[in-house]
Amino acid sequence: MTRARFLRFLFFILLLPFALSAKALAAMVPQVFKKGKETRPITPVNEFYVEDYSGPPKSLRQGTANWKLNVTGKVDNPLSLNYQQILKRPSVKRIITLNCIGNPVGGQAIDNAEWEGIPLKDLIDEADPHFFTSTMILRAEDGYFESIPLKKAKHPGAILATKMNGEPLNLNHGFPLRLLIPGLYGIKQMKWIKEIEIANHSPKGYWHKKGWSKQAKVKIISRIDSPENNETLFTRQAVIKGIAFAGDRGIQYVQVSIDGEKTWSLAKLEKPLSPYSWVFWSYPCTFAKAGRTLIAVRAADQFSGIQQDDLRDPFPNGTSGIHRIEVQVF
Ligand SMILES: Nc1nc2c(c(=O)[nH]1)N[C@H]1C(S)=C(S)[C@@H](COP(=O)(O)O)O[C@H]1N2
Ligand SMILES: [Mo]
Repeated sequence: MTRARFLRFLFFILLLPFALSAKALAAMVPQVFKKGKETRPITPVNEFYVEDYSGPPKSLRQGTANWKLNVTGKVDNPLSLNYQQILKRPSVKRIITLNCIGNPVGGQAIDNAEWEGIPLKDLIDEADPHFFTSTMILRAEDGYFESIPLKKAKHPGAILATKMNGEPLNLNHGFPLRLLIPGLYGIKQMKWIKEIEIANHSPKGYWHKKGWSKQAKVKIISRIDSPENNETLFTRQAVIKGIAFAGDRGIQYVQVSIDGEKTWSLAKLEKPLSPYSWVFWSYPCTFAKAGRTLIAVRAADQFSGIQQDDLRDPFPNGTSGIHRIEVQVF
C-alpha cells in the first residue's frame, strides 16, 4: 500500500464511527397509517402520513389570535398578514403529492392531496424583494427553519395552503398555513409557517444541519401496491398495479419486470391528476410458470431518464431504489 493510500484508509476508518452516529442523529421517522388495499388517487386527510420533529406547536391549539405570517428581510414592502387577511386573498387549488426524503424503497411516506391557498408568487411579488436577493429563509411556529432559493417562489405550483382536500388544514398538517413547492421533498414543505425572510445568504435548514440534502430535489420513485410482497396468487393471470412519482418533472413511462429483471415491459399509465401528482400504472400479465416469481418496477421522468437503483438508502438525498417484491404463483 502506498503512503497516500494508507492515509486515506486511516482517515476512512477514523471517520466511520462519526459517519454512523451522524446517521443515527439524522433519523427521520414519518408516521404512516394503515390503508385499504387499493391506493386512492387523493389520500383522505386522516390517512395522510404525518411527519414533524416535535409535534404541532401548542401556541396554535388555541387558534390564530397570536399568529401572523410575516414577509421580512430585504424587501421594499414588508408584509404582516393575519389569518383573516390570508383567507380574503384570491386562492387557487393545486393537487400536489408530498414525499418524505426519508421514505424507504416501497415505503408509505408519500401521499397526495388537493391543497388550496394563495400563490406564493403573488405574496413575494407584493413584498417586492431587493434586486440582489437569492433566498427565502423560512421559519415556523414550532421552531423549524429552512432555506429555499428565491427563484422557487416563481414556481407555478407553489402555494401557501389553508385547505387540504376541501377542509381547513388541521393542526397535524400545518394549520393555519403551510408551504407547498412541487418538485421538492417534504423537508421543504413547511407547516405552521410564520415568517419568510428574503435574504442573500442561505443558512442550513433543520435537517440539512443533521446531514440531509440541502436542495432536497425529489428523485423518481415507483412502487408496487398490488400484489403485496409474499402474497400467494392462485391464478397465472394478474394485474400488477402501483404508483410512480417524479415531483414536478412528470412521469414519462413505467416498466415492469416479472422475470428477475431480465426483460422489462411498458405498463399502462393513467392520466395524472395534475403535473405535480403521482401517477397510477397497471400491468396485466400472465406468469410463464408456477413458483416463486420476482416482480420489479422502474419509471422514467420527462427529463432525467430511467430511475436508477444505485443508492437505496434514503440518507442523505432520498432514494430512487427499485422496488422489488416476490410472490408465490400456483
Ligand atoms: N414546521 C415544520 N414543518 C415541517 C416539518 C417540521 O418538523 N416542522 N417536517 C417536514 C417533513 S420532514 C415532512 S416529510 C413534511 C410532512 O408533512 P405532513 O406531516 O403534512 O405529511 O412536513 C415538513 N414540514
Ligand atoms: Mo420528512
